[in-house]
Amino acid sequence: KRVPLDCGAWLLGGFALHETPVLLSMIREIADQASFRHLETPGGRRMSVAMTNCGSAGWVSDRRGYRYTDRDPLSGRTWPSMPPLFSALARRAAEVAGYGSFAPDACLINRYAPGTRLTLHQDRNEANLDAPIVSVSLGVPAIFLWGGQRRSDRIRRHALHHGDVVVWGGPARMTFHGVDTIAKSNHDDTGELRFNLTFRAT
Ligand code: MD5
Ligand code: FE
Repeated sequence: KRVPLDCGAWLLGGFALHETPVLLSMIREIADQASFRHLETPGGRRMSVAMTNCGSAGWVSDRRGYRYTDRDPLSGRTWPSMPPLFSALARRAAEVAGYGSFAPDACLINRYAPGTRLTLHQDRNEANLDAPIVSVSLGVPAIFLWGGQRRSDRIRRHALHHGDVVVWGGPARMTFHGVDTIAKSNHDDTGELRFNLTFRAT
């Protein structure tokens, strides 16, 4: 089912459901080459979400700021390449939501344990703001927080489940958003963890 969350934002419930086992095994392979790590914010705080990347560009944060790099700062090697299955899924989801010819070059992989959250923010490090962002949820559920174009706008909440895909584009692209503290629960395929794939065209 295709549910509009907001103008330009579509929830594709269960869109990736039949692919979740292969997505999870590919996340494991990627993490073998580029481990999950807790990045430092420019303000010096350790992020509670653990992250890694695949694709020709990867999102990183450190004392110098937020940016995309072509290499993993931990290893000095290029990020693991994006599996064709990942880019194909992102492209199909974008298409269903009305964004044709999406060609992501970066996939940020977020890992959430119980107690982890992602504070309200905008994704503004991409040069190409016309391209949508595609997000795939795996594992235990999360409450997604989404506000408006200003940080002070009212926050709405929406549960995201295993296999759900959200496409954020057009007027929704710069919406303030975050993930509420993950509750302790269990999923057959991921244990207590939630993973999120975030596809971007940088
Ligand atoms: C997550 N990750 O569940 C979310 C899903 C991130 C992040 O926010 O930056 O890694 S991506 C949700 C998103 C992306 C771009 C725009 C909007 C939401 N939005 O307009 O609300 O780990
Ligand atoms: Fe974000």
